[in-house]
Amino acid sequence: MTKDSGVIVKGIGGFYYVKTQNAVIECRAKGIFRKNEITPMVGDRVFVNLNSDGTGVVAEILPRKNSLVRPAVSNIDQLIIVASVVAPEPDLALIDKLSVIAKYKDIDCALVINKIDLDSNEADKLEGIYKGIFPVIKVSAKDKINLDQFKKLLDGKISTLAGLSGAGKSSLLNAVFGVEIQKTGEVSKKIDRGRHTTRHVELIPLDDNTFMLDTPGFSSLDVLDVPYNEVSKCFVEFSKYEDLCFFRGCSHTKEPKCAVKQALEEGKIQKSRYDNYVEIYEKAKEIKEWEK
Ligand SMILES: Nc1nc2c(ncn2[C@@H]2O[C@H](COP(=O)(O)OP(=O)(O)OP(=O)(O)O)[C@@H](O)[C@H]2O)c(=O)[nH]1
Ligand SMILES: [Mg+2]
Ligand SMILES: [Zn+2]
Repeated sequence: MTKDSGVIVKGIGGFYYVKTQNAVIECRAKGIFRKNEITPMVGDRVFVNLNSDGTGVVAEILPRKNSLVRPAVSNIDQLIIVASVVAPEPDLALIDKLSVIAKYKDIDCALVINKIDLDSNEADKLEGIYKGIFPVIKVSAKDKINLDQFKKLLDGKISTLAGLSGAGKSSLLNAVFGVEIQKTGEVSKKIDRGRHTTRHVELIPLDDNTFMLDTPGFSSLDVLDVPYNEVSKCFVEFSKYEDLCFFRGCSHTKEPKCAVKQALEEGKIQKSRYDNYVEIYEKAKEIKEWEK
């Protein structure tokens, strides 16, 4: 029996489409999976047994690195947050929210600052806030600046893109990989979000082992699903101070002798990051208390 391995890029009505090195193979899942109540997911790295007619059977699913429920997808390596310097202006609260969700789901995060052709000073400022927290690159899809860095960031990984409408997510994918993920359009025409709701989950192969999730997945996840007492862990740059707080389990909001607040005062933690932390923490806590 011939075998092959690959990644499930799509699942429709009991069929799984597995991208291998050379082809996309239509597969059924082995009966044992249903018996054990295991459902193959988009993103799963699998072994398939090949039938003589070119179809296959998913025979083994490798352990999942992570998995999301909505969208139902596994093994996402990284969330790439795309922010433009202007038109639209960067939304720091959104960037921080997205990065908290990613961290909580065990997904790496990177920031791509786009449209640096329009204002490179603003780009440097934004970079200054986030460099040292996660990888940051500055690009222009329009003028094709640093697109090799964007390509390298995605290389060999399963990524998902998020960011404000109009930031340039589709333009970047178009410019680098020549794929049409969503139609590029004018910023002003992009207010209608309804069109996102019925999309199925699919991984778009960008090259042999590089994939992009073709749904605005993270915009439908809510930061308030993160338990309030885990929010601070998702602000990775707080971690080296947390152990120094006077109180165990310090929330870094109202407690005295808080090392995180100290670091903020000394300029070692960015004010916008701290403010957004407090906002997310307070909201998450409110919900928790309301639920009691
Ligand atoms: N000046 C400039 N304009 C850009 C750049 N990248 C994209 N744009 C323009 O910004 C607008 C929005 O780009 P899109 O790629 O559609 O943005 P998007 O993030 O995919 O937006 P949604 O699909 O609505 O989430 C388009 O008019 C692009 O031509 C850039 O690097 N510089
Ligand atoms: Mg788009
Ligand atoms: Zn503290």
